[in-house]
Amino acid sequence: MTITTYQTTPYAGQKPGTSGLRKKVRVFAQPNYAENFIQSTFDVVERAPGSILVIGGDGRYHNRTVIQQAIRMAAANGYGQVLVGQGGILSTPAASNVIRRYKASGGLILSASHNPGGPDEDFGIKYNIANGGPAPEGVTEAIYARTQTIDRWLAVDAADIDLDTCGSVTVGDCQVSVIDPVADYADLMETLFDFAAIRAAVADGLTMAFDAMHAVTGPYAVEILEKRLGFAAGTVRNGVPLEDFGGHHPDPNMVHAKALFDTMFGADAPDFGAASDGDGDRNLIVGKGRFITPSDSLAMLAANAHVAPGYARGLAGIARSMPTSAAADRVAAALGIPAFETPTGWKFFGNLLDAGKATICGEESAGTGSDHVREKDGLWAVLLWLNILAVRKISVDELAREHWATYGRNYYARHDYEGLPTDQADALMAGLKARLDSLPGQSFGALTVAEADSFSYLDPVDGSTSANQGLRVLFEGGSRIVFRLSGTGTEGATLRVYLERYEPADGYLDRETSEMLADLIAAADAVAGIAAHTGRTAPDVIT
Ligand code: VG1
Ligand code: CO
Repeated sequence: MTITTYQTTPYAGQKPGTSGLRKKVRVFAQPNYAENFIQSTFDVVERAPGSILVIGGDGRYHNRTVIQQAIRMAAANGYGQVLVGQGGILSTPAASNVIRRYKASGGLILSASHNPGGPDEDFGIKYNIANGGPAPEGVTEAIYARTQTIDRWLAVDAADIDLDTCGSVTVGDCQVSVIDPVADYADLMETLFDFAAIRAAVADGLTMAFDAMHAVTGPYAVEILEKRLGFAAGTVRNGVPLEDFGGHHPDPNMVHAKALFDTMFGADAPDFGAASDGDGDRNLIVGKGRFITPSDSLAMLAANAHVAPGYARGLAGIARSMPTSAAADRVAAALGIPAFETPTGWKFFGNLLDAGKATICGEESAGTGSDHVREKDGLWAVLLWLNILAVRKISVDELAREHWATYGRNYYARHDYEGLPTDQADALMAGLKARLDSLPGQSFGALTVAEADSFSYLDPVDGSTSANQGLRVLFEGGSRIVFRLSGTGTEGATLRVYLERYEPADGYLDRETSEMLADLIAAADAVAGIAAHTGRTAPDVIT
């Protein structure tokens, strides 16, 4: 095996954000850019000589180029085996499963998730550790530190491999196996859910529409929903992964999955609608004429999970990210199990899952998952919903109403202000942070501030602290506004404003969300000076 050492110099800004390093393709395509980041990762992560590395991505533009180079680099860096998904494809949850199942030391997931793809759009690299989950902050900080001093990267001299044919080849001294990206994942789903009950419901007339948004979940959804569960051919829409996602944002929300919404609110709506994102870790759940917010979905799934075989023994605990609504906390209280509140990003759930403290986790950004892998999992959420609907013989709308009548309803929305100049966004956050101590007691319309703080998380498992995870303004009566800046964007800054209002079980349970949140929306601007700082009077995206 011939290993070549390539001289390089550091690039500034290779700092992983909420979910890995995300940049424009043209940034990643610069000489040595991806190589520097991958070599820095190999230089600092825990791995024994000869260990296994998993590589896969969401199929976006530039995926294959980086995979071929990563294989040559893994071989030169002493990995004994590389497992790569056929066609370079592995959904994020499937990659997490492969890492766990084959006891790999880690994996490279090539994705920019819900961000658009193509030569002028986004790319990303994320490293996952041996438990299958995103590298925790300690590791991402070590990778970043290494990118600032790196002076060489290593690769064996070898040609590209055939990524489209399953089987094994040798690259340097490393065995590279191209594996079926779907089979192991679909098998895992069969162990968790009552496929027979879902099949029976389908035979009985249950219908659904799944929008794969030309992203990675297409092949998974066709195999599981159409082939194994018997939903009609065509249930999976936009099921062929495309390098540019057909020119769309593969982001399953009311804006980018509008076609699915139109179907579900139209005359001939099927019983159940769902979509997933670029890399298959997010989910959108919409019933006939009834949208379920991700925060509510987490709570509803947790309350009903015991009907699925994989969760029949009950849940150890429920974890949610801080900006996610407190709906799940009420379910945890009713079940007599702990509720955990973590910073945004799935990497913070890993320790709780490994320690057996939480079984189900979720984020308001359409991420839900469990201890079956260490990533959020879009199709998992879809299947748990289907399992519950099939066993309980109930519609999405009925289930939602029943839930609210039991626990009350957390009206919820997120307002995103995208593409802000970074200095404006920073000034807004700094200004608000400086005023936090003066807010308690102040009134904004009918709302009076009870508490205000900058969220800091103490990990109960490893004792690490993560500070500055979002600014919280809590009002008397349980309403809340959270402000934070996105850590996944590739251009400018995105301000996220999270709005939540609780209505008790005997309150108004079926009002329009925008109406119920109107006073909070006004308060958000008054508290933070959004218009004054940014000149924006309305958000770009409401989810
Ligand atoms: C967003 C979401 C966060 C999610 C992250 C990665 O992060 O808010 O909840 O974990 O994306 O999701 P941010 O920092 O932009 O708010 V994905 O589907 O990109 O892996
Ligand atoms: Co994603």
